[in-house]
Amino acid sequence: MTADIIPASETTSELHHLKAAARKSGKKWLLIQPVSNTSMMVDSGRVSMPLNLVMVATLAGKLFDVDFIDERLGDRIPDDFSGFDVVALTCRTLNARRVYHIAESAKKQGKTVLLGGVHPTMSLDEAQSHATSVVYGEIESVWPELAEDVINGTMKPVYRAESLKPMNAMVRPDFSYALRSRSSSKYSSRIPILATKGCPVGCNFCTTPTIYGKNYRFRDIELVMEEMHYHQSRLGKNAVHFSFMDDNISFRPGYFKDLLSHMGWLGIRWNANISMNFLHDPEIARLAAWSGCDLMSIGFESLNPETLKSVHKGSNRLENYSAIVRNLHDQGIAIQGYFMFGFDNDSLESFQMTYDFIMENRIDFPVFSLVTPFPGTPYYEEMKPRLRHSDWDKYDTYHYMFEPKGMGTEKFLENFVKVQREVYSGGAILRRMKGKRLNWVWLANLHMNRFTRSLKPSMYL
Ligand code: B12
Ligand code: SF4
Repeated sequence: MTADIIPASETTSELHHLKAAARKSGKKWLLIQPVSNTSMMVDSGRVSMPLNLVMVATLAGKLFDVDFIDERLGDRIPDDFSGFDVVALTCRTLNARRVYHIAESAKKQGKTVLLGGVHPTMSLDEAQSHATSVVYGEIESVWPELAEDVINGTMKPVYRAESLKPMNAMVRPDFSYALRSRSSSKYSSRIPILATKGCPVGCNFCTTPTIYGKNYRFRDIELVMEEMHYHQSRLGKNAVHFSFMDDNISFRPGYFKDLLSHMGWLGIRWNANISMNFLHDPEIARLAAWSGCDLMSIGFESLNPETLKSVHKGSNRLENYSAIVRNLHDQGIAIQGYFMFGFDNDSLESFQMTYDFIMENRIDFPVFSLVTPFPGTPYYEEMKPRLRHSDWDKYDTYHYMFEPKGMGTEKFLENFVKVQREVYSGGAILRRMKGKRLNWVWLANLHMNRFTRSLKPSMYL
């Protein structure tokens, strides 16, 4: 189903009558961000504030009493949920097993258990079997109905909006819930923020087109500015660092340029995920640098045109790759480049081509992952018969999912380790990074040098 968008006028007034009823019900919520069980580095270091659960807290907190636990910070999840009526968890595939374990325990204690996030959305039946209710997609679009049912104790198995709310109707996230933790200093200092939602590019391995269809929504730029100003005054400084959580912030170049032109006056720094449709336009790179961008994360994915075609990544044109990198580097913007391996077309040559591209274009921070068919995506359906397992703990993009047609397992993994070691060898780091600003990207490279030396093919199994 592709959801339509409903007008903002219908979205705010309906909440008023709920307030009194919620207060009367006295119901208390516990919101949980569980850690993942994966053995790789996914939840290590400074983790980002979970904007998704913060959004849930912001809405629920306007009506109910809310406690917030982020297990990734070391916060302990209680064994006894008797102080709460609703236990709500956010879930991605890589922490689904942990989520279900906690959900089962809360359910046994008679609590209303609510699951939301990408994995429950894409695996509704599975998630439903561990919960009272599952929310399909964003909570904002089902909120008044969900709140009313919690108050009345009339929960439905699934909450799924027929229409998506416009982003302008969304409340500003209230980070105070996440910041209450005694360990909140372990959060990254970058403030997560959203300007747009959705991505119509339609890659077959990505969950976004499946959940939100071809919709691309964006907030009025004044609202994004207002949120940025709010954080500047909350933190008492202009130089706040924002991290955009958008799926593809540059999909509409007109909107994106306008956003950059406004941000440039704030004195902030920012980074974002970006697809490369329009990045070959040097004007975008110039504006991005002027507006405070210090890092762009780009999914180059593959240097093989057949692979790009097979995953429907129409935004990636190989002939533009080098121009995009040059434009960004000319403006002093570092590039976190994502490269995926494990496609059927991969061969020894693919590893060599990727290595050459990274070295010739001096990609600052290359990230290598293994192609992972996530449940619910068209790619998952296609690959299901060939998947080695459905151990969700290993769906972290760092585990081997199936044998590519072009190479045997042993050879493939040996080369996957080799390309990472080579790109992060001392000499290669110097060649890629020489003359560039001494900052955290250098540190990340040094860390990756140590990490890649410890890699073994068996770690990916
Ligand atoms: C920004 C981003 C990141 C950032 C920040 C992640 C973070 N801490 O939030 C970084 C770069 C760190 C990152 C890392 C990773 N990411 Co990422 N990331 C995203 C991206 C583009 C946006 C996430 C986001 O914050 N959106 C904005 C928020 C507001 O929306 P939301 O998360 O959808 O939440 C809404 C609803 O889901 C719902 N909801 C969510 N939780 C709950 C809970 C309850 C109780 C309720 C009722 C509702 C509800 O309401 C929320 C508010 O609207 C998504 C794509 C996407 N659209 O989901 C991929 C995505 C989540 N990432 C993905 C992956 C694979 C990863 C990594 C494993 C990659 C890697 N190997 O490092 C890691 C895992 C990190 C981790 N521990 O979870 C996959 C996950 C697939 C899956 N099935 O689990 C996604 C879906 C992309 C894809 N391939 O399709 N990621
Ligand atoms: S460009 Fe990125 S966000 Fe858009 S569909 Fe492809 S992988 Fe998903």
